[in-house]
Amino acid sequence: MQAKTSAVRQGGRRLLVRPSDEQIAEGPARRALIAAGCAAFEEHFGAPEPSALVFAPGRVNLIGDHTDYNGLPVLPMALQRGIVILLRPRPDETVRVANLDPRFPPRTFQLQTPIDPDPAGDWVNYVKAAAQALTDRHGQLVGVDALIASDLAVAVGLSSSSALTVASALGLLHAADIEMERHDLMSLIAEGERYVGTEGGGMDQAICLGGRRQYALRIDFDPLHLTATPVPPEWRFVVASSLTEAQKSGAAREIYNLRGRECASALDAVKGKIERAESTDGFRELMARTPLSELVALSQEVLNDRLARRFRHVVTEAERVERACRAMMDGDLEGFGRLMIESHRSLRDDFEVSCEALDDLVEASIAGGAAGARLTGAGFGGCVVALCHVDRTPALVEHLTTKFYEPRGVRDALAGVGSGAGALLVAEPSDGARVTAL
Ligand code: NG1
Repeated sequence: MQAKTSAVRQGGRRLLVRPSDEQIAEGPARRALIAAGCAAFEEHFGAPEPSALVFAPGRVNLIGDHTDYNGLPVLPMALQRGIVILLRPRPDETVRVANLDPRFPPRTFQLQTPIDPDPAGDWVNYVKAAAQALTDRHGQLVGVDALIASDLAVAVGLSSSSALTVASALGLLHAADIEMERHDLMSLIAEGERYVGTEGGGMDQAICLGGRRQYALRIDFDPLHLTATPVPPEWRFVVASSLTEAQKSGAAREIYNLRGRECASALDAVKGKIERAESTDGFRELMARTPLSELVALSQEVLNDRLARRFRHVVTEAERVERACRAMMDGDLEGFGRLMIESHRSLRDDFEVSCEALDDLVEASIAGGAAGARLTGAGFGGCVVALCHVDRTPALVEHLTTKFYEPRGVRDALAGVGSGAGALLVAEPSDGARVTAL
C-alpha cells in the first residue's frame, strides 16, 4: 500500500499528519494487529483494500476523577494502546462495521438522521454517536466499510469507548473529506457521545485527540483548554487491572449519571448560601470566590451527609489537580504520590465509586513501593494507576504479580491489560488520534 498524507487542523492551524514508520509500523504488535485487520477487512468487505488507517489511543487519568462534568480540571495522558480502524469510503450512505473481536458482531446502518441507537450497551452505538454528531454538524456524510481492531482492553476505565467514538469520527471525516479544528472536534464528540446514554464530561475525547508523547495534559473546561506538562523521565505510571469490569454501559452507568445529578443539586444548595453568587455559577466560580475550607464547611451546614461528601470530593479533587500539576512540574514524585493516595480515599469514601478489588490493589501497590496509587476513570471496577520511580518499577511489578495477580490465577500479568491473560501496563505518555491515508 502506498502511503500518502492526510490533514487535520489543530488550534486553527493545518497540521499535516505524515504516515511515518511509527504510524504505520508502530512496533511488531501493532503491525500484527493491522495485518490481522487487513485480512479481516478483505474477508468481510472484499476488494479493494482499505484507503485509510485511523488510530485513537486510550488514556489513563493520573488525577482528577468525576471533576470534568463539574467543569473542573483533570490530568490524564494518552496511552500507547488504542483502537485501530481500517476503512474505505462507499458510494452510498451505508456504514458497515466489523470488529476483529468476536464479542462485537458486524453491524450495518444508514447515515440518515435521526440515526436510531441499537439497544443500550451495543458496541455500534459508539460509531453511531460519532455519525450522528457529525451529521448534525455537517449534513450528509459518506458511507464507509470499516474494520475495527484494538489492543486496548474494554471496560477497564481506560476509555476504549471514547477511543472508538473518536476513531469513528476521524474515519467518517476523512471519508467525507471534511476538516475540523481539533478543539472543536473534542467538544463536538464529547457532547455527541452522550448519545449512548452516559452523561459524561469531556476529558476522554479531549485527551484522545490532544495527547502528546512524553506529556500529561491538564484539561480545563468551559472554555476547553489543554496545557501540556512533561512527565519527568524517571517517573513511571503503572496501570494495573483490578480484574473487575467497569461496565459503564450497564448498572454502573446509572450510578455514574446519578453522581452527576447529586453534584448538581449539591452545587445549587451551596450556591444559594453564598452572597453574590450568580445563578449561572458553577463549581469553578464558587472555588474562585470562596476559600476551600469555607466552602467545605458551608456545604456541611446546608447539605445532608451524602451530598456533603459528594461536594467535598469534587472541590478537594480539583484542588489536588492543581497541586499535582505543580508537583509534576517540580519533579516531586513523593508529593504527587501523596495526592494520588488522598484522591483514592476521597473517591472511595466521599464519592463511593471504588470497590474492594480496587482498594486492595491500591494497597498492594503502595506495599510494593509505589509513591501513590488510585483508581482511574469512573471507578466501579477497572484499573488502578500507580506511580513509582523507574528503578522501582520491576519490584512493584513483581510485588503486584505475586501478591495480587497470581493468587487470582493470572499467570502472565505483564502481558498487558486486557491482552488475554495480562493485567499490567507500564504507561507511555503518547500522541493523540491520527488518520493516515493508505
Ligand atoms: P471512563 O473511565 O472512561 O468511564 C468516565 C467519563 C469521563 C469522566 C470519568 C471520571 C465518559 C465517556 N467518560 O470515564 O468523562 O467523567 O468517567 O472522571 O463518560
